Amino acid sequence: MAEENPLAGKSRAKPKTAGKGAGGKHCPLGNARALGIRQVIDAEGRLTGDLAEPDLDRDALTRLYEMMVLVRAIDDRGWILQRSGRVEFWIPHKGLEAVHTAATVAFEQKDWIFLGYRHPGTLLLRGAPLVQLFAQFFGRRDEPFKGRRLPTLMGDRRLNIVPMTTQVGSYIPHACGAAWAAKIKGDDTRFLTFFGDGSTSRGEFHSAMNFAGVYKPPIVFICENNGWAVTTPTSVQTASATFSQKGDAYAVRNMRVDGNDPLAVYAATKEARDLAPKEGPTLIEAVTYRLGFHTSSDNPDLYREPEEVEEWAQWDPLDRMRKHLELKGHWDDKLEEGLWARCKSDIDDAVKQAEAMPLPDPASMFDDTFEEMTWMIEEQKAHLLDDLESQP
Ligand SMILES: Cc1ncc(C[n+]2csc(CCOP(=O)(O)OP(=O)(O)O)c2C)c(N)n1
Repeated sequence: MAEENPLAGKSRAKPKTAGKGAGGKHCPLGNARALGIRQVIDAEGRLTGDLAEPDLDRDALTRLYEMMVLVRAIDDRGWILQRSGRVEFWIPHKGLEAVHTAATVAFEQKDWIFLGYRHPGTLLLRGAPLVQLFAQFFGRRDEPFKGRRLPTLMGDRRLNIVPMTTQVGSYIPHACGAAWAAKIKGDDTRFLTFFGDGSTSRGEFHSAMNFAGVYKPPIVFICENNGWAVTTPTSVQTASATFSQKGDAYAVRNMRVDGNDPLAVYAATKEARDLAPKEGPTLIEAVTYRLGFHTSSDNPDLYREPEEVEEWAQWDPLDRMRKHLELKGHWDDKLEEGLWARCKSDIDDAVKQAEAMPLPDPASMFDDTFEEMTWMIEEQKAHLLDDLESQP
């Protein structure tokens, strides 16, 4: 008689991912150790004794926290700008401040990062001025993509940051291939890429993992498991118990960390980067939560319960990092107040400057597609110019 398939019918194992039934009713971070979610600090900012406390001094810790707060303040403002019609679209990142900032800090400037679309802190940490980000949000001419991309789909070649392609997960093989090229050339450059839980259902994720397992390029894959891929919860995204374990199938080293604990993300990413030249790739699943809407065109009230958001808000990465700094004697209310005031006024200035910048010439949207323009594109451009002339 055939053996019973443990994944078939009623006996399907209930996934212990960031969803109901794991840890709290909705948030598993309170039960992290049992679920193999590695932590440095708990909800109160105290050391858990699980992962070792990373070697970051007072300056490095406060700079990381300050960046997380600036990233939150950018989201607060971006949302208002979109709702008031000044920015055409917004992809929120509230609650996701820890993963990309801490991972970026764990990498070096010469390394390449293939970015997702909820990661403004990476550009700022690499040295992009705030006004450059707002110029991108406002679609201004003099930002690296000449005002042609959706707000928050950023990158900057000068900073070794490759922008994502809008097809989720499609850039994971590109990142993997670039890392392999560096290995072949004998460069000591390492690679980092971010993608969501939803991207792991794309074939490109599996192609990249398979390639990485075989050729061992120096790359760290960070799967930002934020609970949802638009309306699809992680429990429907996969029947695997975790996203990290998908690395096992491809012999890719993997681990699962608390994505609302910047110190755990830093520790895991730093270790993975250090190991990359000898051991090759690591897949890190960062368990976190999207507190905001998927995008400004979404309404999460239609598919998720408010209690879920409230439970996750108890594990807000900003609160935890702030409490940790307070326990260390590095932070207090006065510094907190000053930081928020500074972030808001820096954003005011960046908004003012960026809005005053010129818009792109509409006809420039046809540039940079082919070295020599095709006749079809020439024709479309001529149509547009005619239209603009007849209906200015
Ligand atoms: C190939 C492809 N399919 C569908 C979409 C529409 N889409 C945009 S974002 C998104 C969800 C992606 O989820 P995830 O990878 O978990 O990232 P998150 O948005 O949650 O950060 C989808 C399905 C897309 N952009 N590309």
